[in-house]
Order: sequence, then structure tokens, then C-alpha cells
Amino acid sequence: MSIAEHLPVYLVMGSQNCYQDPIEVLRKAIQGGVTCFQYREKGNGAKVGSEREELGFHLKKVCHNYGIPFIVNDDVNLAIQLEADGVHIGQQDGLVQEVRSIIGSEKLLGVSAHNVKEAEKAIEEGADYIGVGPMFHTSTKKDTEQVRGPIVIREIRDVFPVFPIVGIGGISKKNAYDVVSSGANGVAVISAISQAENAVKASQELKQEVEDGRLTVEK
Ligand code: 3NM
Repeated sequence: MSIAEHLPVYLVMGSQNCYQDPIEVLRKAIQGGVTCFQYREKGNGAKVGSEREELGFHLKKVCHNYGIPFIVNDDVNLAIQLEADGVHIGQQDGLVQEVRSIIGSEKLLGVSAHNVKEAEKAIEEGADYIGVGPMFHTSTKKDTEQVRGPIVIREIRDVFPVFPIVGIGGISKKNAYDVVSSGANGVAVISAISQAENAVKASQELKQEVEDGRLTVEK
């Protein structure tokens, strides 16, 4: 399966994002249709050290039991230790090539991009997919770039007609359609699933919006 097929509903999450047990949240989310998972144990209240590793190990097991990729945010050593399927990194000069040389060509490498220029650079340097955000206002991540909305997806899609793109930041069932109908392969969310009362239902609803959005692109 190509990475593009795993991008429709991409859950990003750490224990600090959850009101309920993160392992249960992930299991329910996958049952509801989540297609990819990124372990992002980061920020206020995040686990550190062996607790962080242990939770990652359990979350990876859930992903692999259900056959979806397990990606680690930022930490290449943790990704290797957990035998993750890939790593997701931010924008930093030379980082994409460096991480690629460490993880090899088989592992997935996701890179955050905020505009066409950053997308071009990430793709040229060897990213497998890009995460573009913030699409909308979010209070989950404090140090985001300015919100420019799904128009950025459209701009990048115009230059790269088939490269795998996922939108991120403030995405919910109310706006997921706009992100995908602008050309994204899928939506990456934290709070829309991790803080939902019912993670199965929240994931199903997002998946439906993504499918509806994709129909408009395929027409
Ligand atoms: N990256 P929520 S926005 C992890 O803009 C992350 O690159 C972003 O959380 C970016 O779905 C973001 O709760 C947080 O808004 C997404």
C-alpha cells in the first residue's frame, strides 16, 4: 500500500492530548476508520524517558495489529528503538537528508511544510509525504505558523499533482471536506479524535467528510 492510501484520516496524538486511555483512544479511532498514526508525546504533561518509550511500544502494537503505519514525531532514535514505520519532522536546514540517511529508504519520512517553497524543498530532499498547516486556528499547538487555510493545499497541489499531502491544524468534521476538496489526500487531526467523547464516531464522521471531499476532486 502506498503512503497516499494511508493518509485519509491521520491521527496524531500523545497521552497529553487524551482525556481517556490513549491505547483505548487509538484502538477506537482505528475501528472508526483512522488510516495512519503518529506518536507525538510532547508538551505539557507529556511522558518522558522509559514511560514515553513504553507507551509508544503499546501504541505501535495496536497499529500493527490493525495494519496501519506507526510514525514517530521528531525523535529519530525513538523511532528506531520502537521499530516504527517512519518519522515525521519539521522544517530545518539539512534535516530531511540527514534523517533519510539514518532511517534508510524503506522507512516513511513525513515533513511539515507551510508553503510551496518549503514543499518543494522537502520533496526534493526526499520526503514521502508532507503535512501542511495550520489549515485553521488550533489551540493544540502553540508555535504554529500563520493560518492561511486550504488555499495553501491548492497552491502546492497545482505544482505537485500527485505528491502525497495531508492537511493539519484545527481540522474537524466541519471543515475536513474543504481541505480534501482543495487537493489534500487526507486530514491529520489531534483534538477532533483524541478529545472526542466517542473516538469511533468522531473517526467515522471525519472519514465520511474526507470521502465526500475526494469525490469532488475525482469528478
Ligand atoms: N502541527 P488539532 S498544527 C501538530 O500547523 C500540529 O504544522 C500543526 O492539532 C502545523 O488537530 C498541529 O487539535 C496541531 O488542531 C493539530
